Amino acid sequence: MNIQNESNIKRFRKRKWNEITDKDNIPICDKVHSELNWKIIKYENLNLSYCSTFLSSCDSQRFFTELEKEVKYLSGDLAKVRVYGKWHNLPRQQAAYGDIGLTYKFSGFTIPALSWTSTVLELKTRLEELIPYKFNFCLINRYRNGTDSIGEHRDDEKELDNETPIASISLGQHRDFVFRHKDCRSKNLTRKIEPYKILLENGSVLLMNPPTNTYWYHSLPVRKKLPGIRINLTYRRIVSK
Ligand SMILES: O=C(O)CCC(=O)C(=O)O
Repeated sequence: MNIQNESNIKRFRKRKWNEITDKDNIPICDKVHSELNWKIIKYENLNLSYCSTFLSSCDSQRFFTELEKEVKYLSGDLAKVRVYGKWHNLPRQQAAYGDIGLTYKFSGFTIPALSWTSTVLELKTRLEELIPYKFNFCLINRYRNGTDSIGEHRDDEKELDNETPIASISLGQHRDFVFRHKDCRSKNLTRKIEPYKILLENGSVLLMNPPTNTYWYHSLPVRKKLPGIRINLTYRRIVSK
């Protein structure tokens, strides 16, 4: 993950989007089979599957409480980020869990994954029962309130298996999540492609299916009026190359 701008991003205009649900009988990702109602979003190499009811509200509350007890967030220099040569405190808390020996590269640091906690592992099992992929790594971001955020970036590290989606589970405070096409970031725009915004709700899962991360940047902008804590877990598959 290479975060170039941790600052607040612009608010985006609302637009009508090409949203297809499985009621339309058009599977967004052929490999997703379940009784859950998936919302499928496909546009210009953006390929998302979103399910707001992945966890019941009772399970969501339980997982949230357990994670608050179990997760050990990075501290000291590992909780800082370098933007244009200057060091800043990360505007959120971060932790990495996974199979022994796996590491995660972030802002010039290589962070070893801690071994799975029972709750992070249980959520991984729930995902793997639902979709036909295996995950070996989980990055956790904890947003203390609406002032915490994550800047625009792509998860396009070469270590990530490019056939496995990134599965993003949200717990706690709902927050907006914004996608912006890479061709729309420079001042000399060659094309006009509208950003896409999705509300990530408590207990939901969002699959960022390939090739989304090759073409689209994503961010979780500041929302100062939202006071609650949000925990996000992104399950990934790392392969040695
Ligand atoms: O908090 C989120 O929903 C997403 C976090 C994120 O962008 C990432 O882990 O790459």
